[in-house]
Amino acid sequence: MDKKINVTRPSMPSFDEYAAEIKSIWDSAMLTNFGPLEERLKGELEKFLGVKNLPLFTNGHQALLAAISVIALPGKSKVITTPFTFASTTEAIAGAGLKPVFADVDPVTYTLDPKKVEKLIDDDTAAIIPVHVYGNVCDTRTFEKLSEKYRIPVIYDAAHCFGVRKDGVGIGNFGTASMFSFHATKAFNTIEGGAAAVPEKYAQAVRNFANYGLCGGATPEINGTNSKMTEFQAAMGLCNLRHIGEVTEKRAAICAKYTEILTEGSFFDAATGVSGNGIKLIPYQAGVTKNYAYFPVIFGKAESDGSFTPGDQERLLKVIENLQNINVFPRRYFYPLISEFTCMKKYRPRKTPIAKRLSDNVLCLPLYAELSLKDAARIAKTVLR
Ligand code: T4K
Repeated sequence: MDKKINVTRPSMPSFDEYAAEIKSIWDSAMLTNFGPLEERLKGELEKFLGVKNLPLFTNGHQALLAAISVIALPGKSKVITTPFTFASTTEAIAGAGLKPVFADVDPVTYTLDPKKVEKLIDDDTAAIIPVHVYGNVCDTRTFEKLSEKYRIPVIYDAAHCFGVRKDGVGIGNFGTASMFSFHATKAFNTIEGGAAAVPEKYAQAVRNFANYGLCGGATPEINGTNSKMTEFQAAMGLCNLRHIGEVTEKRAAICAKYTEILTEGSFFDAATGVSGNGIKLIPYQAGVTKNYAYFPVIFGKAESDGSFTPGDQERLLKVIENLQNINVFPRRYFYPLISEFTCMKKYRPRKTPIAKRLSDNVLCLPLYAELSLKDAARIAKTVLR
């Protein structure tokens, strides 16, 4: 292919549409500190995501840090989480002065396994942070039961789950709180940006956290930082939100094309994503609407009982090479496993074999609205070659 195809490319409005949106900033002279565009975007996103309180932030990482800092149980030191995620999840835990404790993931959805989490809960557990990885929704029902049984907050990292609904309910309504990322590389972007969906009782504190903890008065009641969303970010969000339906449809069509070609000539179990072509794709989840944020392919072997054993790095590396030869640059999200980072060694992470196998064998194919179906077909054929 002549042009370089990266794993993603941000969706953007036309220049004129953005210029029209930012024009008011020259009248208001409000650039940041909860300006009118930020307020408007907050309201529109609350409606779109079906949540009541959605403080906005300069990025998703800061939104997660704020949620943990305000909601995690005081006086406790550990947070149980997944190692199969982006560095941000664990960095936010560490940033809040807490210790990440890793539990393994479910082999079908790749999300944190609540049964493994329960075994790790003790008197020092401050919170549980599962991640809806790639838009696959966690076992929210079991996490809710754990949360009630042990009186521990569950804060979801929903960075990959913008617009996803489960049984008609916006994903931000599950658990005690949920963080969204609006980074340039996400299904919806505000350039950089993020938000925390929180219940009423935490809403003001989480919003104040973004402004040094200032609560309207001069003396902060809580410690905080500066992580407010600017008016230019909000303007991008307002524009992009207008086009989200059309962008999601295009992403869905690309995923359908990838799936069609990658599973050709062999069996495909949509419920698990397992194909006889030695790959596993995103599983179908009953009642869950997808946002087509990522297209991960796991390389390995389909077993006769319908399960899948990840494990074909040789093929994965060959696929990367073949794709790079045609100017296509997929990404190994998430490799290596977070628990293998040098900076995590001090937490003495336990072994998580399922997450490890996934991480070693996963490749995310390019996915963005402007990717043509012709290019998607060629990429998929190259993966199968
Ligand atoms: N939790 C989870 C589970 C997450 O995945 C993330 C972020 C977070 C929390 C934290 O949310 P934020 O604080 O970021 O809001 C990217 C993103 O920086 C990061 O937001 C994202 N997850 C992560 C999965 O991926 P990189 O290092 O892969 O990005 P980069 O710069 O290599 O970009 C990937 C490709 O996208 C490039 O090949 C080119 C293209 N690109 C990128 C940017 C930034 C563009 O075409 N335009 C752009 O502006 O981390």
